[in-house]
Amino acid sequence: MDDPLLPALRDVVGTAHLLVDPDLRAPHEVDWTGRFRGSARAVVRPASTEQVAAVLRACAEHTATVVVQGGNTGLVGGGVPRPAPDADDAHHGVGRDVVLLTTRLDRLDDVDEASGSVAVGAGATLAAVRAHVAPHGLDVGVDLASRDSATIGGMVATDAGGTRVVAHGPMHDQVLGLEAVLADGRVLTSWLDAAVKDTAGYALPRLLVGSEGTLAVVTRVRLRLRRPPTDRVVAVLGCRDVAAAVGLLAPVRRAAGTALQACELVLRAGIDLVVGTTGATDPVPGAGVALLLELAGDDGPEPLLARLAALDGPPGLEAIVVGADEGDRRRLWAVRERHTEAVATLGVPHKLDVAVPLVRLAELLERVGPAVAAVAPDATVHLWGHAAEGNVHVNVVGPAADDDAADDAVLALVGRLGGTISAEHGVGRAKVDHLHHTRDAASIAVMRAVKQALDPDGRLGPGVLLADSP
Ligand code: 2HG
Ligand code: ZN
Repeated sequence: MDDPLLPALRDVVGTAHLLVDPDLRAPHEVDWTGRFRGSARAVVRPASTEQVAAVLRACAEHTATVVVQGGNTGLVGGGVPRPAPDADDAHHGVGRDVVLLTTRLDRLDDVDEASGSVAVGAGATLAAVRAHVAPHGLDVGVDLASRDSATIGGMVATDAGGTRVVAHGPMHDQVLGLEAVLADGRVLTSWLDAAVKDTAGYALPRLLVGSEGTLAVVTRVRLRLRRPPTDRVVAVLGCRDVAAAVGLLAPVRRAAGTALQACELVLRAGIDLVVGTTGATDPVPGAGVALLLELAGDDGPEPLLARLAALDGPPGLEAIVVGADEGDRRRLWAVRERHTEAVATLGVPHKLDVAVPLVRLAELLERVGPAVAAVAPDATVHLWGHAAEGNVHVNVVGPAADDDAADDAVLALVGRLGGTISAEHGVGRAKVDHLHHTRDAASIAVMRAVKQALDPDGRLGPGVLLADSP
């Protein structure tokens, strides 16, 4: 323990929760995809807001930078420390960044049924919160495939979206309030239990949602809860091609109305990959593209099925497969949800989560493959996503981890189509050099000014979201 920071951190969290041994640090030094690797100065696991504040004060005193990590299921490297300055030593060397792990901040308060909300620790997993509120007939408005590991704090930090955005909006629509610790250890205390209506000044919680651990460390979150409908049906629509699938979005909205809970898109190559690697069943063999819809309501499945029947007919819609019981619904969802794990079997993917206005969605889907092929002819590209939001997951396998020519080609295309380089995963380290494709110079300057105001010494999330030097 030559580093004087380490005893200071140990005094705060105790020996068991300060990880300095390379083997113990290792799982926290690489992201889920394996593309982003670094080295930590130490990994620290505080158990309370007070401990987070004390950790940050100690880090400030010893000029340490801090990377916040939750379930480590983010896919853009935002929760991973930077490589050690000595590149040769990158694997086992001691890095510059302290990894602040939030997983012990997992307290779940009693559900407040009157306001339809619950306050939870940032380190609680989405699955744990859902299980906690389910006995009250309530649910969280956001759902995603990594629910067993993804933490609420991480989902707030990235403004996660997932598969229910069409019904409930992304994470920023679920956050009623939060508590957070600034880089110097001061705690923002007045927002966690604030009134639902509160116009007293700048809405700081909204600023922190999506800030990716670069402005403050979120420690507690008050989540808005939803009363889930009692009946659900899932339908997979087999479509001839991309144009047919995109052309169905308006009829789907009309037919489903407020019953629409999810509207997802997968392509033939992805379906084949999932079927081949996971053993899932292909619901629409022969279809070039598929839309997965979930409809829900409280009056039994019949009205939902009637809404789906109203859809039959548009050109290019070749098949509709419906699942009403839970087993069938799960089987149909598996083909969509297991894309991430299926792609992981091909190698280390470059992951982009772009979105364009819906009028440009078909064009994006058609142009991404050629755009990648022009700069990385041997790469494999898989596309899928959240159709209702024009949000496409572009996964590119083949280029080396640090070769981002394909990333730049895709993100530049998205910029030209008037879209965003990040719809739900955040900018992280992956897209930090590409922000200009989607944000004008004045906006980036304002972001830097905000960062300067909240974290003047640049201690939190160095190299995440905003490049180190302008
Ligand atoms: C999804 O919607 C997730 O499947 C992950 O956001 C996307 O693995 C990906 O690229
Ligand atoms: Zn997604």
